[in-house]
Amino acid sequence: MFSKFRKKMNDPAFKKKFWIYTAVMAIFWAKMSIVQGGIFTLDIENANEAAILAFNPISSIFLLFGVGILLAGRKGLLASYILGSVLLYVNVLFYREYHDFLTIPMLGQAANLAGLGGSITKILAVTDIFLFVDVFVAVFLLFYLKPARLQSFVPKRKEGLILAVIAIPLFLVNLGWAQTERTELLQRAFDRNMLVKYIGVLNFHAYDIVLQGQTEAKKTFADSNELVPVLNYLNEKETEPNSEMTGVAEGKNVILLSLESTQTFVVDNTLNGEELTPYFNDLKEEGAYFSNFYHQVKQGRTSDSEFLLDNSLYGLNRGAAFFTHSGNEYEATPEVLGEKGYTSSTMHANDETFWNRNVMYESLGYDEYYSKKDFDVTEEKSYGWGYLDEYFFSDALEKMEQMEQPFYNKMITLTNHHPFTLPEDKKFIKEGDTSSTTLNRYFQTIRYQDEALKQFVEKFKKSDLYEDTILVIYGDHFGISENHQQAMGEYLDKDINAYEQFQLQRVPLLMIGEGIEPKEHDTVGGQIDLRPTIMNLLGVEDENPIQFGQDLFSKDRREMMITRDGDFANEEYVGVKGSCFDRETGEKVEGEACASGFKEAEEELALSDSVVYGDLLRYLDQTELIEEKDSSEQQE
Ligand code: GP9
Ligand code: MN
Repeated sequence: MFSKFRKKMNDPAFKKKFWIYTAVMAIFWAKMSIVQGGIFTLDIENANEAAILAFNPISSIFLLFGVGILLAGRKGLLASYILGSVLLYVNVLFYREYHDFLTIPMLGQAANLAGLGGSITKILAVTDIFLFVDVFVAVFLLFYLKPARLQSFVPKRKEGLILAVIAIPLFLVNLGWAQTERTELLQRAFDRNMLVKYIGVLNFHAYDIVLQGQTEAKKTFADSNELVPVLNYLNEKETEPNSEMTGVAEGKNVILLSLESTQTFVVDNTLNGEELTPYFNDLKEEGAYFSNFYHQVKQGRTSDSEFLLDNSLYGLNRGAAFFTHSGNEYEATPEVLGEKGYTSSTMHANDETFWNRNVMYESLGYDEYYSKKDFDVTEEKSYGWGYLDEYFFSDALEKMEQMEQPFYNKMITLTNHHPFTLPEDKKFIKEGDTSSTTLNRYFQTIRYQDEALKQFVEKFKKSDLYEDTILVIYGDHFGISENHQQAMGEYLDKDINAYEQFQLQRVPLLMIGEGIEPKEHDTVGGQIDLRPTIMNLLGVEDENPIQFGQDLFSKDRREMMITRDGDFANEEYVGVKGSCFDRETGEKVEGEACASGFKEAEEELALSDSVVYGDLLRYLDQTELIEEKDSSEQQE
């Protein structure tokens, strides 16, 4: 083969073509390397990883251009170049906003991008134009200058095929090399940043297409037997809820208050001597406050937190279950409470279709959804993402006062959302002075949200609702992403390593109501635990056995919180990206200590995924039969 190639290189026409291919690919490689190495922050830890990062674009470039040429010759090459460039840039924008990579299910959520509104201008940079200089030059050369040399450059389809085929061994080399750093890379593909570090962003997209195919097949081929391992696992892990708390809020209304992008680090913290959340700091003395409570969301963000809350199932690793699995059968909190005479509703002053809520809320069994159109939204009362929290709260309280009781109502705030902007007269404290303007503004929107919360809770306390209601306040997810680690370190005055970054994923949780003793709890828990905790307080027998959470007040809790990345915190340790830390001191400990935790996390996530991907709750009425069959088989 090589001698044939050498012979061909003696032909000047072939030689020219060869060098043009090489130049085109090298330029694209350089661009991709700039994006991967300079714009994404992929935590390159050693020279081997840096070399892998430099190597991994190559196979994808062969595949991309090979397929382009195979399909449409020279035009196909140009089309591949443009397509590849646009794809890279879309990833750049997405990464700046979410510190994550696009997946196919996310593309189906293009409607959400419209909601990015103010955020989009914040993620564009003037220098981005340089990422397209090569495209402009290519188009200019081909369509205006049309030099004879280039006109005689006619790629053959067969050459495209050869390039595409060469991509395969190149990718295998890449994968084998990557596995020297991380074994079973593709099997343990929880962390997209890691995946891109090792196989490159374009190969990641190819892999994502494969995953998509597998996902669709899962539902088609699923059957009720797949519930057996899930039920076995859950039976084995089952813990008793705290019986002293059972029914303390029987028959009461539940108000859930989801605080946008609110992290625990703001609680009891100050900026220039001023408290960031003065009202919440006092309020938390009146109820059960959980200081080691984590969000567990991924690409579905707020919607994932809602999914966790109402199902006690994990959200998905790719995309948002609110979009991809809104057609599933669920037996969620609103439905279960509905059977006990509750009315259920959810309130959020954004477009009703955002996160596909209008569809998903129906599947979850909500009776009523109050979206933007149901609030008294005017331009004067809106800013940034929309209706300011203080007005949202006051409209919401009015609505709740009219509701049939008992009710279960979820309220979702909006103002404290990236890019964290406020009208001048709502800025109650000065901006921060860290190196991140995002974090600097975040302090102000947090402070604003606290003021709005104060107005709401004080009015609520005076209302007739107060005595008959439990109030559950929690943060939906982080607001300050890993992109701002340095600034976060400046503010907290410590180095933000993997452990600290993990601990920053804590969000506040506060429950207030008669029968709930004011106390700070340090149990390790997450959003997955909300449903069983609330159901126990209400004294409701929740017959859906497919839930992964446990009562947060339980005395024999399995102290464990699993993130969607397969990381975890338990009583003693925090396991992050393969490393292990003492949970309380943050000291690094030998990896073995976390091995069982990682294994448990992986197993639990896979089981929860099997339920969602297989739409297994449609077989819920067969669970008793399955359990009987399983125990009789075990006896045999
Ligand atoms: C929008 C709100 C915020 O409706 O839920 O979206 P997020 O980006 O936080 O998921
Ligand atoms: Mn949110």
